[in-house]
Amino acid sequence: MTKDLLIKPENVLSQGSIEFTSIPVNAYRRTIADELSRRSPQDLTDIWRDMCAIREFEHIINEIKIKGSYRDVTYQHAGPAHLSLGQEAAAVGMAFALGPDDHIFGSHRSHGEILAKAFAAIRRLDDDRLLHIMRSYRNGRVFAPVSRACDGPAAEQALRFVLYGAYCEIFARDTGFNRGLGGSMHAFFRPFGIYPNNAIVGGSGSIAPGAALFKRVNRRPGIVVANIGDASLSCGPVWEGITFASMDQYRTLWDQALGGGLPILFNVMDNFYGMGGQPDGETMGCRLIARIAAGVNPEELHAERVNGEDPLAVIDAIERKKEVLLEGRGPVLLDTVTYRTCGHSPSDASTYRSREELELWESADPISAYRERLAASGVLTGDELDAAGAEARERVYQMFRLAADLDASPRIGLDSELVSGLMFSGRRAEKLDDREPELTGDLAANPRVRQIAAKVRAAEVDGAAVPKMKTFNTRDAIFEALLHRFAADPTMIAFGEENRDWGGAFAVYRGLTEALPYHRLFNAPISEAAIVGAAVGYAMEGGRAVAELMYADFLGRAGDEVLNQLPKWQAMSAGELIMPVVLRVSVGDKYGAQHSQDFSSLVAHVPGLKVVFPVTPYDAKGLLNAALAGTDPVVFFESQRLYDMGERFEAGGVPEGYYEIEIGLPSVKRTGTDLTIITVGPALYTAMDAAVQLQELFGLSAEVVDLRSLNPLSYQPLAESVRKTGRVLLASEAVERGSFLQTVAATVSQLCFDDLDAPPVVVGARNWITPPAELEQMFFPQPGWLLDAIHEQLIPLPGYRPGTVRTAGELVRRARLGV
Ligand SMILES: Cc1ncc(C[n+]2csc(CCOP(=O)(O)OP(=O)(O)O)c2C)c(N)n1
Ligand SMILES: [Mg+2]
Repeated sequence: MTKDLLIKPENVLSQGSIEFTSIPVNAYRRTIADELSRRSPQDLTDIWRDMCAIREFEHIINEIKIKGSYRDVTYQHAGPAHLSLGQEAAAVGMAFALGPDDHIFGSHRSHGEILAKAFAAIRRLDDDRLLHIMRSYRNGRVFAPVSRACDGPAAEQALRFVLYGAYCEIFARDTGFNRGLGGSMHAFFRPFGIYPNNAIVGGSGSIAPGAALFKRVNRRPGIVVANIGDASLSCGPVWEGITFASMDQYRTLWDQALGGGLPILFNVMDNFYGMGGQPDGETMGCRLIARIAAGVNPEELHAERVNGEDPLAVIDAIERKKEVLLEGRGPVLLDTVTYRTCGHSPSDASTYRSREELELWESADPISAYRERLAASGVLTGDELDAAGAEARERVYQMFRLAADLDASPRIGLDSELVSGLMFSGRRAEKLDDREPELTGDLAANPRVRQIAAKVRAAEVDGAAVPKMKTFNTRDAIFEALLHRFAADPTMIAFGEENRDWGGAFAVYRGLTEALPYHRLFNAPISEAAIVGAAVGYAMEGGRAVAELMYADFLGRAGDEVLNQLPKWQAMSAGELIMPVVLRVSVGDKYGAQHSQDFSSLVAHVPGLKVVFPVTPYDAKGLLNAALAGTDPVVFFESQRLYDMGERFEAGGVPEGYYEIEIGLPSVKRTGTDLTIITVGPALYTAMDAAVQLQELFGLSAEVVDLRSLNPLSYQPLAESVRKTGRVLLASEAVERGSFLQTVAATVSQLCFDDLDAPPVVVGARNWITPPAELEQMFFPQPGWLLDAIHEQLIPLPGYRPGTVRTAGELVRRARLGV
């Protein structure tokens, strides 16, 4: 318990000063002869070969980008080409000491890192394993053209396989690692420990800690390396990722048998430039990147600045840091100094640097420098090195040639069925690992479970309302679904702000603290980007995560993670990755403009996310059960207004047992014949009130249909209802402009045009900032507003006097005002 971490005044108020230890800068001083005491001549030659291959791989891309051809191959490459010419030593040094169990994440400029990591993995895997990987990966689709062109030894085929798979991925070919759907900036190949690279710079900074978390929680071997550009170190998510990765609790509160600090190395590929901005001296203030580690934790992240122009210096550092990480003393930060001699992209005019500077670095080229040293040491002669380099380059060229050939390496044909299957796996997984789920204590004796057992599972019994304290409510429903999956899936973890002892800001998790060890339920730092990013990284490694954002309004803080990471990886990986993440997002009220906005429309706009917004306990439990049994990312909206709400619709209340509600099916909450009211979110209850008034005052029978799901969504029940009634009103608490219901209204118009007596009408919150609690009634739709809209725009209500104005002129006037 954090309660055991006593904060004593005499400790925290005592006098002292903070001591920093010095951070080594380019400390490596070994000669090749020194290295030969711990590395074989073969190792040293492999390093050379790897660097030559990477240089050639990118040189070819540069040539085709600029000239449209290379040797006898003419090829136009439409996509991006962020090359790392000049950075090969840093990439090979980073990868050399890593095995297949060590996982790397990278950036938009990671071709070199991918290849280096693959080459290192191939050296550590035997022929059988290599053949198995190549033959089984995507049923041999990537391997087939390679094996047809080369029937050499497995290791030789594997080198070709990697070059070919990477080129094909870059050239958007079906034979790429990810069917060409990821492309240059996202390429990866997990069997060799190469995890996704990210076009959102710094994106790996929040994701990779989740991968390291997976290794800790699930006792997996190896470390995680997050390769991040120097300029990207300014990104908030990177800092949040570092904060998340260096939380004290891994060592103070978690079971020590798990291994201690997260095994993650933040490896800054410090090439002195962003695209053109210069962190050192211009856009940052730390001067030496390694300095930023000083304040993060007392170990100063074991930071070092290393000479990334020398592969041996980098290998030396990575080997030492890997030991630190495996001992549970992580995380680590390395500042790997390197330099890209090419432009940010081939169209870059290099206006931001001088010819003099370029020439200085070109003359210190790491590959040439390494050749000189090796040749001088007598490990290999210059001729032998040149022959080895030429062989490596020729292999690269041949795989480029094969990848550029559209007959051997065709493109994928996209259609909706295929893309839907890639964006959403639609898979079910009771559990993602076979070991026993770790639970603390007997669940039957859990205080929350016992409290719930004494509750009435419906809002009313025999027409009488059940007292609030006795009512099984929405937060109980969510708790039950979570507990079920925690007890079934050993990989499942949950984290977010105040999730543990507090029980979640709205008490949904109360009781889970008693049921789960620290590593399955923990408090995260106030780092929304890292919370969602870590869930993404955890899922990429094969685990199930439930992350929580306390208020929907904080989605902006996790903007990239929600808009670009969580939704896109299943499709960009062509189904190689699953994303079993449920992101719980609570929609607030009463706390004004920055705590009360329903952002479900924003999230539903993003392809690749399943989005639900249940507003009854029955729907919440059933939909959460479905979300937690699947492997697709689900954003699960909850309304703070309704946490105490009991079940009012389901006869028999909320079942105690397990059941699922299929995501995408709207639910008819009240049947009627004269008018359909479609709702999403708490507006269901507003609509129910309005429906009662319509019936009692005007004899009109309204059918009320709650969407429950925003995406995917079956329009069939909506169309059926509208065809029956001929009129439709749509209501939610999202601001009216751009609300998800506008999409539903437009689609229903198309589907039911011939059956409609009037155009669909959408009623939402006013297009304002949310006002303070005392004024909210003027902002959120009230039952009367629904009647006003019906009277004004759908069907005149005899003798009705509207309280708000919804004439065409008024709508136009407000739009002109921007509200
Ligand atoms: C979030 C985000 N902002 C901006 C960009 C555009 N961009 C692409 S590369 C780049 C520079 C990144 O510099 P650095 O992190 O040092 O990596 P390097 O390119 O030097 O490898 C920028 C600004 C982006 N892709 N993502
Ligand atoms: Mg840079």
